[in-house]
Amino acid sequence: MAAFTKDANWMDWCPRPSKPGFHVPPGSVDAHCHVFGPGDRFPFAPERKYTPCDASSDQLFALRDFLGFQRNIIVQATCHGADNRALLDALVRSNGKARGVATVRRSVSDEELQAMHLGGVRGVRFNFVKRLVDALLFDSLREIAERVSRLGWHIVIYFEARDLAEYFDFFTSLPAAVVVDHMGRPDVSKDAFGAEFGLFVKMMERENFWCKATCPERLSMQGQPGYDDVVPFARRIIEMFPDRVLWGTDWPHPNMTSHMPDDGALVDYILRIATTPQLQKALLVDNPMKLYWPEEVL
Ligand code: 0GY
Repeated sequence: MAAFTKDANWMDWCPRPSKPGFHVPPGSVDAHCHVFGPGDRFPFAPERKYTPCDASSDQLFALRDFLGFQRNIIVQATCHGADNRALLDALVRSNGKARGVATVRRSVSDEELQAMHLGGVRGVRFNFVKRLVDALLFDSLREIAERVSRLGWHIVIYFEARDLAEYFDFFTSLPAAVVVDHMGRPDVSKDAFGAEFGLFVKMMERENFWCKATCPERLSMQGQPGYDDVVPFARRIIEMFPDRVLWGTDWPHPNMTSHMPDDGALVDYILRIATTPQLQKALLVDNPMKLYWPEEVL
C-alpha cells in the first residue's frame, strides 16, 4: 500500500491533552471529529488538498474516554474524498458508540447508501470551502440531497461566511435537516450582532437548520487561552437556538496553522458558551441524540 507523508507544515494533534475541569453531562456526544487513515490501510484520496498525519479510530476513542464523552459523530473529511472506508471501519469498531456523516458522489448506488445506513451513517457532507474542494456541482448535490433525505439522513454543510449570500438560496432549498459546521465560519473580527452573522442567524431561523458551535481554535484571531472573540458568536447561537446546536472537538484539527489546541481546554471552553446546565445538556446530549440516535430518544 502507498506510504503517505504528511504535509511539511502539518500540525499534529495534541498527544497529552489536559484533563478538563468541566465534567460533561452523562451521555455527551462529540458531534464533530474525524479519522484519518491510517494511510497504509485507508489511502488518502488522489484529489485531496492536503495530506494529514494519521489519526486512527483507536486514538479517537481513547480521547473520547479521556474527555468524558460517550459517543462520537465522525465526519468524512476531504482528504478521504468519497472513499468512506476509514469512516465505516471506525463506526464498526465503535460498537455502536459512533455514527457517521459520509461524502458521496452522484454515482453512489442505492445499495451502497443502504449499506452505509446499516453501518451507522446518518448524513452526507457537502463542502463549499474553496480551498478544500474543486468545482461545486449543484445539480448533483441536489440529487444526492433528495436521495438521502428519503433515508431520513441530514445534510452537513461547510462554508465560509463571506460566501453565504451566494449559497443562501441553495442551502435553504435543501429538502432535509441541514447542519452547519462551525457556525458558518464567521469572521469574528466583525460584530456578532452585525449584518454578516445576521444572515447566518436568519438562516438558522428556519426550523430545519442546526449548527455546530465548534472550532473556536479555527475561528479565533485572539487565540488561546479563552478564544474570547468567538464567545459572543457561540453564545448568541446557543441561546437563540438551544434545541438545534451541537458541539464537537474537531479532533484531529486538520489544517491548523496558528496552534494546536489542547482538547481538554476546548472542553472547558464549553462553559463559556453554554452557561447553564440546561444549555450544556441540550448541546452535548439531547440535541445530538435527537439527530443521530432518535430511536433512543423517548
Ligand atoms: C474541519 C475543518 C477543515 C477540514 C475539513 O473536510 C475537511 O478537509 O473539514 C478545515 O480545513 O477547515 O472541520 O475539519
